[in-house]
Amino acid sequence: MAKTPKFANDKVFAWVDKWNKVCTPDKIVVVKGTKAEHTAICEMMVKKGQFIKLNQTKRPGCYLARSHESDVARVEGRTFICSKKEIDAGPTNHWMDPEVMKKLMLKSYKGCMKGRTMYVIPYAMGPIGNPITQYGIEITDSPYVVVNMNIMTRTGDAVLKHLGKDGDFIPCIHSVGAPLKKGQKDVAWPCAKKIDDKFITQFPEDRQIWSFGSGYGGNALLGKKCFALRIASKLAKDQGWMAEHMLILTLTSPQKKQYHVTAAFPSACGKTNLAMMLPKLPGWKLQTIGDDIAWLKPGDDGRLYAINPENGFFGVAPGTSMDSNPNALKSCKKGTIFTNVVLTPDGDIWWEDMGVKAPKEGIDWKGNPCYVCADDPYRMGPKPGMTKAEIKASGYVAAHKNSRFTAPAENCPVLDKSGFNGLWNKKPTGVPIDAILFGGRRPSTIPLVNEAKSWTHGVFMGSAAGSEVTAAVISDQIGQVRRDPMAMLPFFGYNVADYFQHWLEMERTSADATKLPKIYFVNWFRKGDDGRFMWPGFGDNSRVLKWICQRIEGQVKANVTPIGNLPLEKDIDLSNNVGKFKVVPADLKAILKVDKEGWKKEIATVGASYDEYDAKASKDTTVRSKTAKRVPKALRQILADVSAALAK
Ligand code: GTP
Ligand code: SPV
Ligand code: MN
Repeated sequence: MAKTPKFANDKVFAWVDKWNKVCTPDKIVVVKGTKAEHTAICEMMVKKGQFIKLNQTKRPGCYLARSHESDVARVEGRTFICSKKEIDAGPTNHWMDPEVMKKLMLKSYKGCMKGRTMYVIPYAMGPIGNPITQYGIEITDSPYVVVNMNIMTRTGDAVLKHLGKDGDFIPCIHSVGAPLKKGQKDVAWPCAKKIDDKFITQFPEDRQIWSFGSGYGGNALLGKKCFALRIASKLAKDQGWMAEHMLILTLTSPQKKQYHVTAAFPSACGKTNLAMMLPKLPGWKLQTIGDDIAWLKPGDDGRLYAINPENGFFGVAPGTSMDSNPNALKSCKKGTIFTNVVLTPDGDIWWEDMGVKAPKEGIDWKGNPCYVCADDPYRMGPKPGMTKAEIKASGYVAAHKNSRFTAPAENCPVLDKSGFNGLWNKKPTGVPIDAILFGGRRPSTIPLVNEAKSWTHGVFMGSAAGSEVTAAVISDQIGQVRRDPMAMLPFFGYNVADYFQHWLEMERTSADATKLPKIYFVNWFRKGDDGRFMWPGFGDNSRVLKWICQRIEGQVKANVTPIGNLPLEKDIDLSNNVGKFKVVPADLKAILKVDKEGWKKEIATVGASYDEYDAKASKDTTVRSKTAKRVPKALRQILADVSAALAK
């Protein structure tokens, strides 16, 4: 057994010592967070065949990893919120008694790091020292996790120093669940291959995270969804702030007025793209603060102040191109880890819809050869000479649909450095938010943009959000619309009804509720009968952001409808409507209309989701009150009001 290293902080020592005894690694390494250490781990992985070093002239400091086929995305079916009481996890989460779960998982952890190195990663969620920042210690046996955490969070000595002798942190344990026997050769992507052997477990009362069996993304980089959303949402509820699945951006108008906007869209529904978007509208400037997670705290002035707790982008690769998101591509130029994309013969990377011609031959995400398509130079197939139609029919993609890049935020050419460092007027607080957007992938019914009539109406809009399931999760329901309130369905750390109530409380407890952000619902994904997108999206979304700013300033009137305030068609600025994808005026007209029949069905579906949430509380014998753990009355009231207005 390895000797537990010394730590100035007793709680850190106790956490590491406990898991050293359970997991029995060969060796323990405390991550220092230096560049040299990062490079040395990457190079060690290259030697072991777990990383491919990319062409260092084209992509300095960049590597490629290929995961096991069972380990390509988050596993919602194996994700648990283990509160003491089942009702506190609520109707949207998988639950198990925390003591039962711990016993069960301890069996898996026993000896799980044999033949491996245990890494101890001290990390910060947020700029070190910022009052909103929180800290974590992740123990892991995955060097892939270490180097990804180095990019996604602030890691190393500085964190331990900040924690001092008795600073608090969220204790996290992670193992890929693949111990090595003496002399056994490691594989390229160790993990527990059976889905049922994987566990992603949050203990909200102990504030601990236990993850086992997966090495991929949000399952394994525990600072991200497990901490910054699931555990943090519970902390936020208890302490009066918010942890949300939101991007944060800074928008500057031609008149040089700055706005800060957050947006909650479900996984793979456009956060990274909006966060780094190049506005098509002349004179408007957009800068990035965060692309996935926002922590919002109410200020003394009644405004909500946001920070991005992360330090990098774990972005969806396919679809990222110089046309759609040049700033994301530029962020991947150096120091980036690519997972499950195509390797080209010159040691570069490629993916579908990168806007770059495919190489004649490459290696696909499974490590098999792939070949340029016979009649489309922008596609690849599993055999030479295949046509576009044949490839499409086979369902083959050369880069996995949830292949990702892990890129340092500092690479982003449009990073708002001051906002990213959590500064507002040079004080470490976060930036004040002017507008909150909700959204999702909705081929029908939901208009391009819809303004809430009040905070409560905005909370209703968020609670009613739905979206097509994407490849960001391992699921047999990809493409089907599911309810995804506030884009948080997979990330609630507690009961969804309490979460809705918490949103409503933000208005009641605000020092000045008139200063709260205005709330909007957007949909970039409306489709025509022929399956084409009716809105060009990406840079054209700046047209919608401009309308939102004008509404904030009271500069334009709106079409007041039963579902909310929609733009008048003339108020969507169509200047510079040029290029490959354009706004088609007839389509714009259609996506600014209220589809009354569609909305009646929509409202019924939302009502059904509320009923489903309430049913759990009704069945739970520990819930004595008739209103506790139920969807708040104020939201039911809006549902009834909208429904009545639509019936007129
Ligand atoms: P997570 O990292 O999983 O939370 O995803 P995300 O919300 O950051 O999604 P991302 O921005 O990576 O977008 C995912 C997919 O949506 C990509 O394939 C994009 O090309 C596509 N997409 C993003 N924005 C738009 C848009 O405005 N219109 C259309 N049609 N597609 C978009
Ligand atoms: C998401 O699925 O929302 C992601 C990717 O951002 S992961 O980190 O894997 O959760
Ligand atoms: Mn996400």
